Amino acid sequence: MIDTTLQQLVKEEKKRQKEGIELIPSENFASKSVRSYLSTEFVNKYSEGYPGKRYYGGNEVADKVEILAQERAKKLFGVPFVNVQPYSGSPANLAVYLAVCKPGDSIMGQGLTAGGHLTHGHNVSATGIFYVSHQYGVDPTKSDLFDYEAILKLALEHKPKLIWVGATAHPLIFNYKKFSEIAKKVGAVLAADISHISGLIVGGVHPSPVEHVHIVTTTTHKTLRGPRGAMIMVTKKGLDAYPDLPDRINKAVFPGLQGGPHDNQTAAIAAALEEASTKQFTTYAKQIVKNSVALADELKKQGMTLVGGTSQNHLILVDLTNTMGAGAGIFFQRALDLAGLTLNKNTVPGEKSSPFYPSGVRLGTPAATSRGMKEKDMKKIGKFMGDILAIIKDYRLPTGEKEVRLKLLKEFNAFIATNKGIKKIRNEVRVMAKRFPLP
Ligand code: DSN
Repeated sequence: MIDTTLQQLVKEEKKRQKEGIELIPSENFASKSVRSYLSTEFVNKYSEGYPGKRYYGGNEVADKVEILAQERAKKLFGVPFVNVQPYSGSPANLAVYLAVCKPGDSIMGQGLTAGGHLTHGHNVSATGIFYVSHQYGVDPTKSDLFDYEAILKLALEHKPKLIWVGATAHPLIFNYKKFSEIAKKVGAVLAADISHISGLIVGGVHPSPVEHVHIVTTTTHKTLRGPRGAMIMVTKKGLDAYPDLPDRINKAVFPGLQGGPHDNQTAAIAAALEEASTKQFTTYAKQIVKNSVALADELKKQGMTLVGGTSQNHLILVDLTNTMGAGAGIFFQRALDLAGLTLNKNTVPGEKSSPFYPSGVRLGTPAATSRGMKEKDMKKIGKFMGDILAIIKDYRLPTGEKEVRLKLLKEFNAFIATNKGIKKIRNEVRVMAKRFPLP
């Protein structure tokens, strides 16, 4: 049966991806080969359990696939244990809590508005509901944004069972050693969430946490350029300190949180891990960072304020508080979207507005780099962004009544929809994007 409705939607999404430039730092383009494994016969199989210990029959081939993914991950990241079954990053992180903590235990993670992830203990997440979460922030006066003395003080006060290091909106390199010293002082399990940067780590352009932490989690679809999915690893340090950790993690993933693993996803993860072990991938990872630095430099030239002052990885966080006021992220995101430049509004350290109306935008270079864009293309994107900011710069988000805010946003939508400058940039972005085929 040909589902014309669905086929049309796929066509539309392909066109959107092709004619725009993807700057959301957590998105990427998986290779055709990786995507092909998602639609193999493994879609049809149920495999609750682990290789050699399944609940259903017919798993002899699925076992080989899962073992292949495990072996490739262990080699690539240099760890003795991995679970490749988590459906995605949030369930992977929740499995870590289930393996390490009891409900009500104290945990610590980087706050959401400071760049951390919901699953690092935010109060709307299960991780902040079932566990007592104490969040640390960032300090813009510190060279790497972290006030380690303040984090240690918080840890000494609350004695967390689990500490997270890692983020979704952090433009600088992490000093895992410093976090490990804090975790050691309070006897906490230290987990690094490297979802955003795992491709940079295996590509050798960001330090690895493996030597310093007990557990590492990562999604597989961001800089690692695999299918959607996630992995939980136990390091040698983790195994030495807690020999039963692999078993606890396996039990937390299944049967603790999940049912059957998605074998097609596991196959695609195995394929992505093989790609990530090549020289070409190392070159790719290097180019992501070069592009991010080039884009950050251009955005600064265009008068934008960057959290951390630069980018040392794949990601840039623009703080609009001093240029367009608190809550301005929505204006910039919408105007850029209309021009074919996709990024996301994002909270900034010291956020004066809210996560729904944050004061910044977050962007990054993994996807554009996968299409073959280089530094000079980043300069062009930065210039487009500067021109668009100049067009919308007088808008301010009204505080107070919701109706007033919605009315203003409606007016803004009408303004950007008819603005000639934005239309012109949209055409230029389309022409530029078409020069770089989708992988
Ligand atoms: N949605 C992911 C990101 O954009 O960073 C995190 O879950």
